[in-house]
Amino acid sequence: TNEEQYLNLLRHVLANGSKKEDRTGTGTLSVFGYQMRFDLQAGFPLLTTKRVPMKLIASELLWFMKGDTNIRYLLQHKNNIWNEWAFKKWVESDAYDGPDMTNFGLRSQQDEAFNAQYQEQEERFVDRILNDERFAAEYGDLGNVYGKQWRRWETSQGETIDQLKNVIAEIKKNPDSRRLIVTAWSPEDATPQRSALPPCHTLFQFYVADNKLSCQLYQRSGDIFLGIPFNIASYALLTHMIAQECRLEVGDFVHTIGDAHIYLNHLEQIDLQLSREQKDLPKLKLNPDVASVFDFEVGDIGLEGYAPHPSIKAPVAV
Ligand code: UFP
Repeated sequence: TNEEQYLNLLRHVLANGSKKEDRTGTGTLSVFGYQMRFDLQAGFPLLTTKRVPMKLIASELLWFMKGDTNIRYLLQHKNNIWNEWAFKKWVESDAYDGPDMTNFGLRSQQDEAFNAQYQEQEERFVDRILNDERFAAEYGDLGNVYGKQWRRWETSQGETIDQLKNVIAEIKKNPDSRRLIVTAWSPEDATPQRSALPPCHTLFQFYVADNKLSCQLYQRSGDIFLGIPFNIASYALLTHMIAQECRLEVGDFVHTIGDAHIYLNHLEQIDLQLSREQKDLPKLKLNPDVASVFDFEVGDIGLEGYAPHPSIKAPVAV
């Protein structure tokens, strides 16, 4: 089944992963190069062995698709998943004059007094982004992240390229093309100065056969417990939306991962998840009246029959 693909990845890395240090200092079990294939006709690939918050996936994807790179839109949709990255830029800026937040990701997990300080600073930050437009413009923007790369790629000639719009036009006009690609990876942008987080979803490609639209993602780095379940659902949703506009059925989502890793502080959570019985996958319900992918709003995206096991909390490595 679709979910089995993911559970097998967990089992594979637990059994075969190498101990590998990483940027965040957490430590991982890791394999290099792994591929999963989800048949989108067989149900929407949202995990049932733990609850995965579809609302957050939908608002994040719509944020990318709008070409927005400012976390303000996400916060207005009660979506906090990119906060740490903007917060990091804020506390490293000259304008920040609160308590020292160096290495806040790891320290907040190890030091309770620090964690209280950190929570307070982050709450204040979020408040200001929501209520102070000028502050939001300056400190809510993550720079060159997906929204920019998909919709407003800057060329050396000073022009911008709308990769997402172009690829959808090309799917309609020339579905047999082998060049249906959107890339987020720019060697110029992959520096800490220019983007908070160099794109994990490096490149994706579409493919049409038998009147079905498939999508393959190359993800350079994947946090298997926390990130990957989101990433699978997000690209599956994108494929459904584009298929609707192009009047195609959905085919497969092929997920190829470079460094596929389990953080060492997620092991207990994974044991719990693997002990659970899978349930039936939900069905995705898109508002059929939306003709262009750029017109979707959160309310146009629904799920039918999602009755998962409870969510499982785990610390995010920043
Ligand atoms: N990560 C994901 N999926 C995402 C995303 C991040 O798994 O969509 F944005 C994880 C992968 C890795 C970390 O654990 O975030 C990024 O760190 P690095 O840049 O060092 O690979």
